[in-house]
Amino acid sequence: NVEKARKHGGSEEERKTWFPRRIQDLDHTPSNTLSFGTDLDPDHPGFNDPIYRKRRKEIIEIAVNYRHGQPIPKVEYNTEEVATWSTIFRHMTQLHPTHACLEFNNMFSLMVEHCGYKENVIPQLQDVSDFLYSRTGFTLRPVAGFLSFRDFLAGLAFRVLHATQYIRHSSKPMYTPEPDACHELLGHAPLLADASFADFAQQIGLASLGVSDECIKRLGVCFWYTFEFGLCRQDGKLRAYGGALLSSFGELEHCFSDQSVMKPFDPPKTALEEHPITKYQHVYFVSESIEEAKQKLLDYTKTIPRSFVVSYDPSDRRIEIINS
Ligand code: NLE
Ligand code: FE2
Repeated sequence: NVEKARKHGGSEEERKTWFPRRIQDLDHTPSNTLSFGTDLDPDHPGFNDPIYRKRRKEIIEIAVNYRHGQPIPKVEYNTEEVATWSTIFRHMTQLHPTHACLEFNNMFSLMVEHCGYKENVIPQLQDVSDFLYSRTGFTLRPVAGFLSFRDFLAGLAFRVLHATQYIRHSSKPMYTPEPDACHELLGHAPLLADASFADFAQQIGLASLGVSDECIKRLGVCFWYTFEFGLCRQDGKLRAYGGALLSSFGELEHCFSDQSVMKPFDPPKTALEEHPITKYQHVYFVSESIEEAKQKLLDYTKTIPRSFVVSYDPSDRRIEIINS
């Protein structure tokens, strides 16, 4: 029993570094999502709104009860939620052509064509998951909130994006500290339809399996400043590829203003940075291209100590381990 092994088996170090070996094992992974009030600042825009909290709780029930292999239940979003999506959709699609990388914009057109992305309808996770699977083998799995780096990265190893399904509070469409469905669908999903980016995401995930807490933290921060907040140059211009920038018109504009600090992405150094969760980032990291970020990160993962090598079997969605 996997859950038992995770909670009670072996030494403390073994329990900490436990990792899923089959995609079904992800049923035992997302046990500890950060919650606002305890782990996230109580300045969360929904913290003092009991109606919002009730609705959010209703939607996260889907994630709590979800087991691998089940279709993701559809959510009937209410008028307020759709209005929030529309506001974000309008702003983001205005900014994407000049602020997002080419790969993202190309994939976004596919999302419009195949997943019905539009202003007045919130796409359903299952539909987007099916499309991503057909493109790159990625699927979405509903999750109740902010996951630890260890658990989130373990999902990526299996080409699984843990995706929230609730919508941010209507009072602050431009920025939310928590992931929400707008962030997953507008920020992450498009690039996961791109084969090379999907490899990049899985590569970070595979490198995370079974490594120490300290190494997870460093790899997690590199993930944060690429997958979530990464920037690159294209035709001499700065372009965002990080999902948390591509779903937040507040932070995207802040990032491109003269208020922000940019440094070159350099994993051994970037790994040691702070990574604020509930505020705009103090600093962003720029690569010459997504390919360059991918290569630098791959080189960095080779320096992370681990007594075994992992490989992924896509037909079985299982991790093979070779002791070295
Ligand atoms: N700040 C992002 C947004 O408003 O879309 C979400 C961040 C999730 C890590
Ligand atoms: Fe995210």
